[in-house]
Amino acid sequence: MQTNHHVDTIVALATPPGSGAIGIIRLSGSRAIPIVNSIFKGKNLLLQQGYTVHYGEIIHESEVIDQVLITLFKTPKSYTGEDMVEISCHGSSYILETVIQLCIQKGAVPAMPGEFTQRAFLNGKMDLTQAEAVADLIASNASAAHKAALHNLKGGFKHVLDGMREQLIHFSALIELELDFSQEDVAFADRNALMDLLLQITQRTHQLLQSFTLGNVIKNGVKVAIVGKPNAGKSTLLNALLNEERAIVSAIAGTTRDTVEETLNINGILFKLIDTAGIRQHTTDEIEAIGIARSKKAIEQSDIVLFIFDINDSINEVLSQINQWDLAKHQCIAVGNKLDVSASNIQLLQQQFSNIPITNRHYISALQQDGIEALKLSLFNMATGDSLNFENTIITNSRHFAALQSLSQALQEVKQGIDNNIPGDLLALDIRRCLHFLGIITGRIETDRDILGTIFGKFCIGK
Ligand SMILES: Nc1nc2c(ncn2[C@@H]2O[C@H](COP(=O)(O)OP(=O)(O)OP(=O)(O)O)[C@@H](O)[C@H]2O)c(=O)[nH]1
Ligand SMILES: [Mg+2]
Repeated sequence: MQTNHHVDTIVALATPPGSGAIGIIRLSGSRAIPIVNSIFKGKNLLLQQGYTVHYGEIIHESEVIDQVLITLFKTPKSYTGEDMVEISCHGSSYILETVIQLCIQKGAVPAMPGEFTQRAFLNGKMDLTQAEAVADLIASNASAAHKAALHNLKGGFKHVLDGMREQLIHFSALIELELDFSQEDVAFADRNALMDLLLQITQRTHQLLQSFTLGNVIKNGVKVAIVGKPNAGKSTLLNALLNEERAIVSAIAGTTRDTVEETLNINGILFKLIDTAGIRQHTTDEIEAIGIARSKKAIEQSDIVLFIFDINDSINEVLSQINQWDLAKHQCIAVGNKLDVSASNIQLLQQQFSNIPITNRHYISALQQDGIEALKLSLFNMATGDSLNFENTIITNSRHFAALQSLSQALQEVKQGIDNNIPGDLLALDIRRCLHFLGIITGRIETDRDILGTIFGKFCIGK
């Protein structure tokens, strides 16, 4: 990111490229309104208030390019905090490109990815956690990711961090006061009270760190491998979960040759279901063997394994499959299938298969779609650990996670310092290190331009 870019007026298309009913071009910077005014035929925009909309034409050398609506925002009451203009055009690529070029001719520069939001951050309209939440909100494709991003955009995480910061500053103020009176040998900072405060902040940090597992689930989804011997009903189960005929089902063992991947949304969390080729120990079929190798890889790479077995098979047969694929070491749900053609009821089956070393067990009929909703709920609970609460901050960003880990380490050092009765000035230094790591997350400390470039470079242009 160029350092002088901040002072220029930037322009970019804010809506997706290509044709559409409407395309919106955005400008931000001190010259945004004069630049648009110079290509606009209608009211004099220089004389208009902020938060107003004006109808008119964009003209170039007396030729009308488009009929448009102009929305004005005046500093500081805009997204970036600067003067901003949005030009709503008809959504033709030709019109949009022409209008952008005209703005550039009149002195605007093309915006870098995320530059509008970066300006909002630099102008104090939001902290870094909120700016990053904007990118997460745009990228969210299911309700959980959307809710987590919105929570942070509204300042949920910022609020928690500001609270921790205030506590640490209070702590450090007490220590520094003590330093001012060091000659008199008074202790303003009651060491027990300090320790209590420290434990509170440490606990909060650990809660945030722990939420990252859930954050990953929300942001990246959950990989679920459906495995089992040929003909157990894996593809039928995939279809039942998706409620569509996605994978080929047949009575011929070895029907699924390659892995089939589909996405399933359960209560706002995305599950990436991977139907695999049935694994059997000895196969002479070369293509089936490749499929089986992929199945083994799918198990290794999955977050949850759905192990599907035929309840008409013996317990020994089922146990040998579990051992063969080492399923006990994975997060696994055992699914006994073909309930419709069994003489047993669920109680009897529970007894029959009680030795299975997988605690989470379901008995279903994939063919008749019986037991599918309960299975979905188990998948959801296993993935979220029953702890999905959007009132709490959930860490979804690895940059935040890394900084919180450093904070946790730094808090530990302060604690050791108090335990070892180190002098107040050294303690104050350690506390400052904690504040530093908090500042890294919020961007309150002078943030390295390269880091800002990496964060905002992931945005789309126009945001
Ligand atoms: N009766 C009954 N038959 C089922 C059930 N689930 C699957 N089947 C049948 O079992 C056969 C095999 O089903 P698939 O879904 O192709 O089995 P698969 O595990 O994907 O098999 P491969 O791809 O060969 O590894 C088909 O004839 C299905 O109709 C069930 O719940 N009840
Ligand atoms: Mg199959």
